[in-house]
Amino acid sequence: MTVRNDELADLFEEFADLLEAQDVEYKPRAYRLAAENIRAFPENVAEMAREGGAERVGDIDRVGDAIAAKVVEYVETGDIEELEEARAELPVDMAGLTSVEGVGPKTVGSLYEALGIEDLDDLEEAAEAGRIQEVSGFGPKTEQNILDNLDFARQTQERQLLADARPLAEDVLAHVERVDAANRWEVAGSLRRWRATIGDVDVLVASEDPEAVVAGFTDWPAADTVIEAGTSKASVRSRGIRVDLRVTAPEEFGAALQYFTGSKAHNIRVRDRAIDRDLKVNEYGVFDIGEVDDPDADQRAGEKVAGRTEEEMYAALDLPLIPPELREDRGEIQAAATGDLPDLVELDEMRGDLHCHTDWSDGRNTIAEMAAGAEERGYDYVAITDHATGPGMVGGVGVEDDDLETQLAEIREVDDDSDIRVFAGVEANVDAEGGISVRDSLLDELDCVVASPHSSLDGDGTERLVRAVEHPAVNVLGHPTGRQLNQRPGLDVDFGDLAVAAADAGTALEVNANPNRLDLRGGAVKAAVDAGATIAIDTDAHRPESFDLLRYGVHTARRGWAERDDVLNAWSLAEVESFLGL
Ligand code: DGT
Ligand code: CA
Ligand code: CA
Ligand code: ZN
Repeated sequence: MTVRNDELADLFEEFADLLEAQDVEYKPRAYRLAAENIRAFPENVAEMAREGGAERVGDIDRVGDAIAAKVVEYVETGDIEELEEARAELPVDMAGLTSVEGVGPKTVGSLYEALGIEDLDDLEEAAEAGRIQEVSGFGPKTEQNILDNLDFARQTQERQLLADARPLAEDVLAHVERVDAANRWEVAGSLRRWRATIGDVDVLVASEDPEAVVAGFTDWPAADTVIEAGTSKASVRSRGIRVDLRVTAPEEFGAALQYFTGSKAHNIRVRDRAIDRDLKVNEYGVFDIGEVDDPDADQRAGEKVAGRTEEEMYAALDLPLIPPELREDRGEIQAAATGDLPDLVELDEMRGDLHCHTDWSDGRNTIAEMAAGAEERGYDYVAITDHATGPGMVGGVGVEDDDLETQLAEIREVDDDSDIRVFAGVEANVDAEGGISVRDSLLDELDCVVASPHSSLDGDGTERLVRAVEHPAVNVLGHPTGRQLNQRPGLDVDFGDLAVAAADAGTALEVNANPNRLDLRGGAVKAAVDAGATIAIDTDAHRPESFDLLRYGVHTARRGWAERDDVLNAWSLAEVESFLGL
């Protein structure tokens, strides 16, 4: 059995939650830190345990003897006895319950003890019956909060993050490529449209021999279980993600790709346009049904006019190919018909990153290492934007104003030594009223000021964010809604109003490319671009490797119709300096 690092990390995180729920001190934190380092460790930790035992595993930072021994125990036996005991003592759906915003492990522990709540259904029943407010330490407000957040928790529980699904899909495509019978392959569905979360992964293959493709696909080493395997379809599960395969005839591949890329709403528009032209469009092609009595009798009835490629499919409807990111029924068919499709920004047009962290706050690396990472990626510039202290900043990770002065001097030195431009910046906090957490005289000295909300992330945030973008020193509004995918919905914002204010103030609105955020999301980007606001696409990297997550931000911006000219960090250094007022 191979054990992945994230699987081990999940176990220790669950362990930490269970212990915390039982009011155990210190250990939960130790387990969480160990989990974090195991998750990020570049080598397979289970392999290390097998080869070098607990001693070798104990070399990992923050992994002490006791935890190392548990890793070995798990690798050897498939269980950790102490974890099993903790689970038996608190038999709850910890992941499900803590997915409700405001419900942490301690709450889970108290509610289990007082009311025997084990899962979301129990929680909902108790909250609706008004029993939670009667538990000591809880009140009507907490109870209402739980009710308010339950639906969101339920609806997000099943969906996977784009950045978990995408590498998996790329792996499956690389595997399919080695199957002789496969002659074309592509991902479809929400993944091809780069939605922030993914229900399942859809893979399409063109072949003359579907059964051979199904056999090859189900042999994929990363498949944990085969859910079903038919003559031209199969589904497997890998790392908890469902992957659906469909095999089509080569002359129908374009039709199937168009159909299974979706979205459903886009396809309905496509179908309506076909009907207007006496055509029929489905997963087998576009058919001229002018002379056919009963076109519904046979899916392939009528004269076939397109099907091999997607270009052909759209051309049959007098449309240019519409990029998958746009297929959300946000006016793309109309724009395509009138020749007004946007010329979407491309990953290779990106020239820098304006939001990243170093070991001055909660990043892993030095300023010089982050600058070198940006340079390695071919960028022309990077902004160092460590967290400032301020209300709502957790864990004391922020840098004091006086220390920022010292850091500024160091950034200037790194800039002098670098071939790229290293901007001195900060990520200030936007407080609940829209105030900025760093003193003005210091903000004026910095090249690039990112301001982001980190707390009070519910309710309407429009006014507060408008105030922040209107602050004369703020250049970029970071992760504007503060949403965390599958965890909290973030602020409600009127993006049209915010964008008008941002455009007037010359402040960019960020698409934070961190896969847990993707904030602004596509629809909000479109509102911003329509209102003439500038977008920045930043990774918020806490280590150089995270600069590579930029693609998730670029595709999210593409979902919002962003062109190169809309995107600040697709501009040249001189243009960016001018935007920053340098
Ligand atoms: P997901 O998986 O929930 O993230 O979203 P999708 O968009 O990948 O949806 P999925 O996997 O259920 O189906 C893939 C695509 O197939 C979908 O985007 C559009 C197309 N499709 C599926 N069922 C229908 C349907 O009943 N009507 C139409 N027009 N299209 C459908
Ligand atoms: Ca899907
Ligand atoms: Ca599917
Ligand atoms: Zn940040």
